[in-house]
Amino acid sequence: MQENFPEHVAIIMDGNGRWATSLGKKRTYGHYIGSLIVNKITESAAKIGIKYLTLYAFSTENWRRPKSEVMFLMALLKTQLGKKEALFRENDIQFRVIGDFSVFDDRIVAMINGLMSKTKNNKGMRLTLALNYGGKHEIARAAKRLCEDVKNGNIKICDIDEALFKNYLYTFDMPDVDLLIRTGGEKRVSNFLLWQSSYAEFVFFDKYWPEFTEDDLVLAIDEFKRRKRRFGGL
Ligand code: V0D
Repeated sequence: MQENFPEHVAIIMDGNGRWATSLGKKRTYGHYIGSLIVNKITESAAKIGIKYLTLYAFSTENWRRPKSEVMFLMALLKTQLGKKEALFRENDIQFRVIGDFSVFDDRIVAMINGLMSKTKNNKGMRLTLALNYGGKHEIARAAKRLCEDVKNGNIKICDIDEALFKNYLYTFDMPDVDLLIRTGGEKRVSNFLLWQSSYAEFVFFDKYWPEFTEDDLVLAIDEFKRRKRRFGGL
């Protein structure tokens, strides 16, 4: 494996609604085209040799959008889950979800569990979808679960450190984020992978997610390598 190559790439796929609006189309059209880009970039990332790709698909804040848009996103999630088996098999992709997906309808929960189980022995890239995910919520949930283990006597308070705390996060078995990409012009983390991005390099794109290409992914990785080389040279 190449040195200074990002093992874990995370993406905030922002700007789908704004992209569609700028073309005089409905916001939901942007989400649909965005989902096609997800397929393309997932395949590219696997081919490029990224080991972990984590995508912010639905945040805990997204529930505040108009009901019709939320319903469209749920329908999109369902159709996407139903179409992914071949893509994951052909590219040896292991599928995971982080976030509280138990609140979605039973059919969606069953499809997520089915896909995770069917792909659990795949050895290529791990694709993690953040669904109903919030970074602060994840950390509070971890604290709660850790407290249960203290109460049960499984853990002593004096044994708590960063390495132990990590075991209670959704991402317990994943490396920290190396490269965090955000499209759509905003330069914020927006409650995504707060713990895991503490040393991540951030690369921002003004272009909207539906305009993002494999070349842009390569560009971001090149920028990551450049920054690491500069850092190593000091
Ligand atoms: C909407 C931009 C693919 C972000 C991309 C609601 C907002 C398009 C998936 C997906 C969404 C991929 C693999 C899979 C299941 C779903 C997806 C959502 C939103 C969740 F196994 N695009 N996409 N899921 N958008």
